[in-house]
Amino acid sequence: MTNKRRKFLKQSLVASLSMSVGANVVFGKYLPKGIDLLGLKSQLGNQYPEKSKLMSVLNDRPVNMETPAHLLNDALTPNDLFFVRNNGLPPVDINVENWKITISGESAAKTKSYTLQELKSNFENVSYNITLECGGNGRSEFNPPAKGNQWTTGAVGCAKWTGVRLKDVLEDVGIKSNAVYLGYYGADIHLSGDPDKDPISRGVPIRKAMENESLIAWSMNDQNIPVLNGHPLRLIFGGFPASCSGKWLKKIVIRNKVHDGQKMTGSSYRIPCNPVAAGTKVSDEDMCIIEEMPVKSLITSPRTGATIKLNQQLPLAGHAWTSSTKISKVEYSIDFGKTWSECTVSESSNRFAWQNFSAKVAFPQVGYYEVWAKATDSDGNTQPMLLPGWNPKGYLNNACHRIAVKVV
Ligand SMILES: Nc1nc2c(c(=O)[nH]1)N[C@H]1C(S)=C(S)[C@@H](COP(=O)(O)O)O[C@H]1N2
Ligand SMILES: [Mo]
Repeated sequence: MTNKRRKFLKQSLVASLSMSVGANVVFGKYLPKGIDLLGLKSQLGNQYPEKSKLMSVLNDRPVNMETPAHLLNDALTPNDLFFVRNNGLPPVDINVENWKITISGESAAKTKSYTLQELKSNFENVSYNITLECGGNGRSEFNPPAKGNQWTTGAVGCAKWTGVRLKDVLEDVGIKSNAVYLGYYGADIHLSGDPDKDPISRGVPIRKAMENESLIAWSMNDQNIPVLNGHPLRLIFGGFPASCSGKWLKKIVIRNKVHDGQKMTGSSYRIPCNPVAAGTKVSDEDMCIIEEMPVKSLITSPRTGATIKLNQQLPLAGHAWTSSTKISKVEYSIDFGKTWSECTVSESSNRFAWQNFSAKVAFPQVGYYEVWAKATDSDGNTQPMLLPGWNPKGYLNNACHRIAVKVV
């Protein structure tokens, strides 16, 4: 290629870059090869009108997207920034007026159905701020790597959920004394298109179903739940893997044994009952269902890579959550965990709501630092600094979150 031709190509590339971001890319000719404009990414974004274009899409069939840590800074996660974890294809043509759920199962006193309107008018309406976290959040860190969506830190969010208490509805149906477990079925479609296959059908032990904060919800942050998050009706269980919180809820079964629906067995949402060395093959009978999720925290401000002047204090902020009663302490370290300082932590609005932490961090000299955050809950559980126990599917990574900071 001649130099002239190369120059022409470069110029037309800059022109098309400028077109795509809607402004002249002033130093476009210096853009190194292989680097995309950040502005381009946010302009094109994803194809999901309900979701911010800044979400990071891991997969589009089924749809899976996580929220970059610095976009989770709000006290309550806005609907367009709430992560999406689908196992199948969301239902189309959702008819809210005719939406019904049916409760049945071996341990249900009878089979009973409710329209959405009946749920709203027959039972007390309640709201709770509840954190949902996918059991696989943080999977990308495990080694040997685990198959599945390579979630980094963003398969978590905390929203205000409004609905009815699941226990009020279950009691209205009648629960037999031999009830052990609850299972859900949603209206989503298996990737194969086979109507006889469920993308997922999980559930929780009865004791969890009967907690005050366990909901059948129709509203998220006082708006309709986005279709991708389960509109018009979903289950909400704080403190358990979010996979228990069935979306597009159609049916609940009260079981006289542990629910055996899709993704309740094998290595799905199960971990070795006893710790194993990384890479170990674990037999089915040595795997246990994940119930309570471990204590965890996330730094949401500043964004990793922040630069600060030596004479300034860095405002640090984030959230911490637990399946026990509440977070009692959040600490940060700037010396790779050698020493820790306490953050200010907000009160919990209710169980399973995440709590906000903040601190002003001073640095002793210019250079590269990492800020690590570590939460401790009211049961004294705390986060490991490095990866916790390896497991075949890479669940429950609650290692301390880290950000890089440069002091100049
Ligand atoms: N019907 C149905 N419910 C579902 C799922 C699904 O694919 N179908 N995914 C589950 C999983 S694995 C997670 S982590 C949460 C994610 O909820 P969100 O997409 O609203 O963040 O929904 C759970 N409920
Ligand atoms: Mo999940």
